[in-house]
Amino acid sequence: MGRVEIPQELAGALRKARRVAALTGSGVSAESGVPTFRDAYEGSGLWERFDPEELATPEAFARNPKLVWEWYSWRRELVAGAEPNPAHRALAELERRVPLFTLITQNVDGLHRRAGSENVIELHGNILRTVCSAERTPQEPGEESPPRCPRCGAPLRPDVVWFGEALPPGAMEAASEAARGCEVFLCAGTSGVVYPAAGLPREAAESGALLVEVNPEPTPVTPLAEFVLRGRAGEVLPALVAAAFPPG
Ligand code: BV8
Repeated sequence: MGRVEIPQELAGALRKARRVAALTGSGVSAESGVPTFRDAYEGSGLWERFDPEELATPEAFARNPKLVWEWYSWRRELVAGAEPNPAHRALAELERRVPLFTLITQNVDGLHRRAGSENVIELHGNILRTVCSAERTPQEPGEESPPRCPRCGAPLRPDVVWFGEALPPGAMEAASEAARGCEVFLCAGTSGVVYPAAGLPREAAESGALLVEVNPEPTPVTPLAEFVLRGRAGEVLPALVAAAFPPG
């Protein structure tokens, strides 16, 4: 892909902004080799025939905790073997350059923090953390599948938010506050269909933020965006940060 063109007006707005917020989805981890949430896990063989939206539910876990546990174990292995990519690193650099930066992520892979981002709101939890499904206390999984809580015997589960489950207390409040208070809102690598996260770009735009979308494909966010940067986050985000904050 050739050089990414960043509109001067956008680079200037980012350079001058005091408060910036970003919402990321699984598309920013795609170039780390972590499959996006809705793409079939092509090449994964076993998991290709399952619909992630079916498995990421309390009902699936209640019906078949072993299957759901093993799906997450397989994804956890993928994530543990993945490295942050230039998209994650560009957002960590942006946090160092902007006075007030909030990173709101739907991703559960922990790659933003591994890239150096600090002010991160994990709206949907973190796949690398395991909790008791009854007490929600952090637990270290044993070898059995699914592992059981040493205290109460309930199956352990990943510390992620499943469909139909509430988001972590305070997460959406903090994310909404950042969306309403920022001058520039970046929306990168998300299909913009999962609520309540998907409501944040509109909330930012309606509060007067300059809304920017980074995605190779159009999404429901596209019509709301002032700037649409059609491309991969691993190329676009470093170009955007370099245009706003020229190195050297
Ligand atoms: C809740 C954790 C209430 C688990 C996830 C009908 C209408 C509206 C809403 C609903 C409805 N029916 C039900 C709902 C609510 C539901 C929802 O929104 N459903 C959707 C599907 C319609 N939401 C919920 O259930 C939420 N909870 O509402 O609770 C409540 C309140 C109080 C008390 C009790 C209950 C919980 C939602 C959280 C679900 N958990 N993940 C896990 O990971 O296993 S969501 C899951 O989707 C992932 O977290 C993922 O991050 C998220 C969003 O997906 P994306 O990140 O956008 O990924 P996707 O694959 O879709 O898209 C990738 C994008 O990247 C694409 O656009 C692609 O073009 C782009 N891309 C690809 N490569 C690149 C790229 N972009 C840039 N660079 C690249 N290289």
